[in-house]
Amino acid sequence: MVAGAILDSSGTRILLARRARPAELAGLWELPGGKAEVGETDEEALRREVAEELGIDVGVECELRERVALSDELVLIARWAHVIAGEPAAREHQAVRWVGAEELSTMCEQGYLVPADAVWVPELVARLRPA
Ligand code: 523
Repeated sequence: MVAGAILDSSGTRILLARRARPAELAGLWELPGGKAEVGETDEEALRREVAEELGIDVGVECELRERVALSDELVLIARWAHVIAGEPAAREHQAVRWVGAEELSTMCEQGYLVPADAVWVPELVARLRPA
């Protein structure tokens, strides 16, 4: 599994998407992404997933520090990315939004993020420039 920490052009905000499924995660916000297919690198998987789900083309950079074991077979990683083309739109999510460091921290504290993604918040907040 690969998720994207997608920065806006000013480096002040990150893209979050609100999950529509499954029921236990519906309504919570995540770094968008999905599963790599056989023979696909995580970079290719992330580009394909955000193109399908959000209609944007992204450039993919290095991995964030933390990895999260979702199950025995599934590890969730996140990579920094930036938008090359397109406006993100919620095709498979309930909504998308750009959030700055302060808002991201508050959303995490109040339990609005999918649980796994909370591990990345300190690194995201440290990297985001103040608005
Ligand atoms: N997460 C998660 N955080 C996060 C993502 C993209 C995914 O915790 N940022 C978890 C949520 C699900 C699992 O990873 O338990 C699968 O995510 P999903 O459904 O977005 O991946 P898909 O769409 O590739 O999965 P399938 O529909 O099963 O193919």
